Amino acid sequence: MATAAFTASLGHPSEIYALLKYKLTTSDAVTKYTTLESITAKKDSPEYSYQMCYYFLNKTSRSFARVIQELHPELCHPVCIFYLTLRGLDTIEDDMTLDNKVKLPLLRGFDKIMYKKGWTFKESGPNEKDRILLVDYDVVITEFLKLKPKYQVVIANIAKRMGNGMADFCEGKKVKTVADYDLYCHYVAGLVGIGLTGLFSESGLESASLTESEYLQNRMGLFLQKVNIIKDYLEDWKDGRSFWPEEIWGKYVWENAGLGSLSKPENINDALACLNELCVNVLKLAPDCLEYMAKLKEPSVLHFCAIPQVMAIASIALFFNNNVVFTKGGLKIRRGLAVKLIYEATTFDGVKEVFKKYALDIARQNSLRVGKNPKDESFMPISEACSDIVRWINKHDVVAGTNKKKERERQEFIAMIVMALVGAITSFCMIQFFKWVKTWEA
Ligand code: D9A
Repeated sequence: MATAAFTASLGHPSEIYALLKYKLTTSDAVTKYTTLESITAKKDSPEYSYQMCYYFLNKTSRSFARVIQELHPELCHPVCIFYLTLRGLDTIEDDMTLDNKVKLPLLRGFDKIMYKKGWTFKESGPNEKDRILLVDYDVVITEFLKLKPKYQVVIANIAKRMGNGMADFCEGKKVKTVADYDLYCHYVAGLVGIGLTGLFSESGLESASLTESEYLQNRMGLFLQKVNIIKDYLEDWKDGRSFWPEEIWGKYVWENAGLGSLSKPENINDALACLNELCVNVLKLAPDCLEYMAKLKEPSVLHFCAIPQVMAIASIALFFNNNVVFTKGGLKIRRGLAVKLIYEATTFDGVKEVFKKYALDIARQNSLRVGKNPKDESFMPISEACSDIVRWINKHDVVAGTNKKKERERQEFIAMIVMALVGAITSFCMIQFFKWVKTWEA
């Protein structure tokens, strides 16, 4: 694994450096309980459910699990339990072996299940990746019930809205229009952004103003989910699932040839034109995500929110006009690049730099391929979306710069006052001293 990452980044020294730094500096102390053997607590002891929750967290997503465990201590456990609750819902929604008679009541009643001590579910399909989480789901409920009620309310409320939304789409609602597309992404990802923001502000680490409108919080989720949906086109199609909105792909396939026809080599121009239009649709969300992250105050929360966002914008630059989405699928940015982005996402200035770099990169790719594909009308929309990102950052830099300048001037002004004061006091003391010496001599 590691060697593959190094070889892939051989031509990128900054990525090699990031990989080395990551390997040498990040200790395993952060991610405890990564193996069943590391669970020391006895099954009936209060620590057992706590340790099992982190075992499941590390099992379901290694890299992201670390970022959750680096969150401020007040937020780490509520976010861990929220993450596992979402994984539980996801595992039921994704399970194509479950009949709707079983699936729908589970999804619509998942917020109630969170309060059912000892509840577990053993009927997941054998190939469901996180079925073991549901088999031992009682440990998640035990830890959920230990959380402060203010966090329980946020998590249960999101479980209710997401469970019902997922059930609507499992009952047959299709992703036909772009509005359906936004609604589906709202249910499975927008509500995650809304839930996390609720936890952030309930913790007192972020201002309540963050939760005023759900608009920006929702866009944080839509941005990540739409990038995943573009990436997973082929894999989803093979599993008999499709989340691309027909209102868009319908323009690029022959009468009832179906979304699958885009993966046929002879339709590559239509496929790329469709892909690029979906890239426009997701790039338009970027300024709102930057707006959301600009409001964050707690560094560990900014880092937690920024990492998936910078991975997403880097992924769009990789997917844009890339036929591998239709031929092989499973496109991923290099591990070395991912680690480098983790370091660049520690400050908001770093996040802006990354978004600016990829917006310019996509605009450059766009200009190099202009007019090559007769089916593709996304040239202008792409350049507009990229310039909107760069314009937001420049405006924010100016504002930030002005604020920084104002801040600097304020500090300079205070420093000047202090110096003047010190000067006055010193000269006063000097004068007193000389007067005293004079009296002494007299
Ligand atoms: C997130 Cl609690 C997710 N999803 C992600 C991961 O980031 C978001 C699932 C549960 C939680 C959080 C996320 C992170 C920070 C702030 C957020 C946010 O909002 C303010 O969600 C909107 O992808 C899943 C959804 C997109 C459905 C929400 C990042 C993550 N990355 C994976 C890589 C991958 O490709 O899945 O899980 C990983 O690093 O393993």
